[in-house]
Amino acid sequence: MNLVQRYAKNPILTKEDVPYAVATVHNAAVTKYGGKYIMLFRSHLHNGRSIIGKAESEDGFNFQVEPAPFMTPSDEPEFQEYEEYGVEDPRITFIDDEYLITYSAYSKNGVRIGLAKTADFRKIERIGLITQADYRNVVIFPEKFNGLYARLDRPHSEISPWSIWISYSPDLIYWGKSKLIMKPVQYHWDEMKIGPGAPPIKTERGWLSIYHGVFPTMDGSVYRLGVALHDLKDPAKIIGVGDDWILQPEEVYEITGYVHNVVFTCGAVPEDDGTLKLYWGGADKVMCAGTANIEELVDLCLNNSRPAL
Ligand code: BMA
Repeated sequence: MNLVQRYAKNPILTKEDVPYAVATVHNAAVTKYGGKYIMLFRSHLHNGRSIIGKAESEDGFNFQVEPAPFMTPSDEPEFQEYEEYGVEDPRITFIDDEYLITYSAYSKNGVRIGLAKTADFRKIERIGLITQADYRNVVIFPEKFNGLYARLDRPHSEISPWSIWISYSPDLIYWGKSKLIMKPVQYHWDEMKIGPGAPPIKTERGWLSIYHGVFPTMDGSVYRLGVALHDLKDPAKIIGVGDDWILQPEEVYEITGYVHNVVFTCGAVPEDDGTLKLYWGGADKVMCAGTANIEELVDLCLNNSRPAL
């Protein structure tokens, strides 16, 4: 049974829909703002570096792209040196009446995570670079825990397989109390590396986290999506991780593109009727959407589990 139903008219956004020159449209964050869906998507420019564009939609599937890019590498002194090679893979979290945007900042010094905020998706203010090198995939929870912000992230290490960690912060600038909470499983679809995907979604039975897992093959790596459920009060505690993937590259636009065999998510929108709109980049080239039943994803975490560690 397919837990994620692909939207019939995928891909929902491609470079042809963008009014400035880009090679790709992928790995987008999506949220609701002012009754509309806002999408912040990554695009490779023709020099191979990435910027972030913005699109809006009434229904979550048909998006209109703004005439100019939304975020390009900063020229503010604090950020310039660390964003020189581009900004990538945004995620959006709504908390304290503001939208927080995390993104990967690439430079000769490695990849760090930048944090910016906006109240209206017009004016954007950078808050800080909230990791050292080399980190990617930072997703911030939409609620605080004992007065602290919480985030999932994925540091790179030569010693340990690339795994999911949690950290906390009183002010979004200083992060600590870091702890490894989930690892890849050997000879399993996520055995090579895992990373947080969409910011966690609150359900009655726990925080649902949609993550990506990578499997190495003779034909390169395959990126798939899976689910994990975190305790509502203590997000460092993982109650269950679904043993099976929920989405893998199967359609032409997922199998072939800029990087083949990739489905990669940076955002999902829960709806009042218990469904989820899931968004993913297909083969690092186009944006795709699908729907899932939130309770079925939670069931997978609880009834067909593999160990988190
Ligand atoms: C990861 C990141 C993602 C990308 C994925 C597949 O390492 O670079 O942005 O979607 O690889 O190429």
